[in-house]
Amino acid sequence: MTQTQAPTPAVSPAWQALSAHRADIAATDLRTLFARDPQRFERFCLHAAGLTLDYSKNRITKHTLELLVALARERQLEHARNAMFAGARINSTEDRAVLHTALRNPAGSCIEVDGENVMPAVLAVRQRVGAFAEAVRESRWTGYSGEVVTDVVNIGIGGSDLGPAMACEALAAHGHPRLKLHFVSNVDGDQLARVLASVNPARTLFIIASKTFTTIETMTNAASARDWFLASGAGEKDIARHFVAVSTNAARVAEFGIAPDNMFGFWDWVGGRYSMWSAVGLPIALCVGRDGFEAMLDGAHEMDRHFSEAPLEVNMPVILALLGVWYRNFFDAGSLCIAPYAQALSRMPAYLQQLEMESNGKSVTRDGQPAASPTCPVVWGEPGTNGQHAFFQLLHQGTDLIPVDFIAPLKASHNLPGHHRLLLANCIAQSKALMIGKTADEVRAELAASGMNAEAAEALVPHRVFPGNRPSNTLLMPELAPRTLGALIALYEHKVFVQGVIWDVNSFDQWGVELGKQIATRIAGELAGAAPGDHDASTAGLIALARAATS
Ligand code: G6Q
Repeated sequence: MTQTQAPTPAVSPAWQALSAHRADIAATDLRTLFARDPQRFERFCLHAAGLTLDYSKNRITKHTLELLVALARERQLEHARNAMFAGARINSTEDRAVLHTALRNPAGSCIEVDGENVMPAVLAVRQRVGAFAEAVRESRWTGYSGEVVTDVVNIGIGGSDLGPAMACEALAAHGHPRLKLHFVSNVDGDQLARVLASVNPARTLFIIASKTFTTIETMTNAASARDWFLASGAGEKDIARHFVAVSTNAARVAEFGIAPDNMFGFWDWVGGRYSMWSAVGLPIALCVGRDGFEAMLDGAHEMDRHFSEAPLEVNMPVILALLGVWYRNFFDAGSLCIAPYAQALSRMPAYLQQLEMESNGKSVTRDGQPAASPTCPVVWGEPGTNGQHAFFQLLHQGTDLIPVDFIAPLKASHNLPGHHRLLLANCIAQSKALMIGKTADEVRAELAASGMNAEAAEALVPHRVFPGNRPSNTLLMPELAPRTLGALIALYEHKVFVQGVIWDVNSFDQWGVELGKQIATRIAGELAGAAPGDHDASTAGLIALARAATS
């Protein structure tokens, strides 16, 4: 049976069975499920590539999982997964293979695209990235005046920014002591201006990261950075020591004035948001070194192997994805909260927002029909414990069901005593509180014990009740290190892939970002003096105000 013959989700037998089963689950709460089964933690816990996933605090039974896995089989997940790993052109609207997994393959493997093994080119770029990173780190690569590099400014946006920015922040404790990494993405010059004000041109290396080398934000920032560099007294010939490019577009890179020797390439089968494993990861290699970067690739590769080899029932990305489908499609959960209990993972929610929402935020199926069921939820979050003092109120007592992914390293990346225990205690406490809640009787007993009179207590009871029964996953890793970070990111990449297969959407295009870009280009012309176009009254009014302010 081929992928296209899979029954449409939402009317398929597995979907119908899940719909019927949902009523049974709705009648049982998590407290009861835990009370009934002392083995529930062991039963619903997975270990892979150094990560532990506790998914026992979900509104599931063994039977729920059987039905969810049956849905995955019905959607021919294994077939789709194998096609991706083998280099099939599964990104059908762009007619491209999807091979970010090849970027973390070890030497000796063979992956063919159009009959050509891509691995020699992958390994050659990996080698150049590692060698360049080491030269900068070891001060063999210097600026034009012989000074060592102290600051690296990555100019890129979206997929050419979020992955490296997230990873460099996550791995800062493993970073080079001399090198400071900066990330500039926004066309708002405020961001670039602040970075430029803090660095010395003779000691700064700019990485211009753009797959297409045409993205307006990146090209605008890159041109301003080059002007700033030249205005500092450096000459055109000095650009070669201070500007490198990461791109698939050699011609545009040359046009910008960056020599081929300073360009690190990648390929059209690497999607932007899946590109941190390619030369786009150069800032990561500069931060943690060649070995660190390769350890991150190894961690991701270990997760790839788990995803491609483990039976669906014990396959971590598959389980994570199916739980997401369970809440999105059968409990109408419109959002997913990512709560990393690690300040170093502060960019992780933003990274996952792009990974999940740009990949699966679609409403047509692969063959262009309206999607049969809701697809990607809104993904959002903040690190704990900060979130607890902000939005967790709504998670505990709001009207919506919002599943949470808690993510925590078991060991600290600093040596301040006491902090990490408190951090972990809070992480564990939150998932327990969401799950267990607090009943009216428990509130009454608590208030009585505090000495409050019965009448006053009764008025407070409804406010202090926690419904509980709110689901979460907890993902633990031994420590936040390159290898575990690689595994963690690959886990979510594959989760997104699985959900795309279930929802029957193309997870690898992003046409939704095009329309705004086209209109912005037109309006930018009008703000610069071109005759106003034919606009609705709101747009015309806003353009008039912006023109008056910027002319
Ligand atoms: C990611 C998207 C998008 C892309 C940026 C930057 O999957 O395609 O976020 O990465 O628009 O594109 P360039 O790398 O081409 O500048």
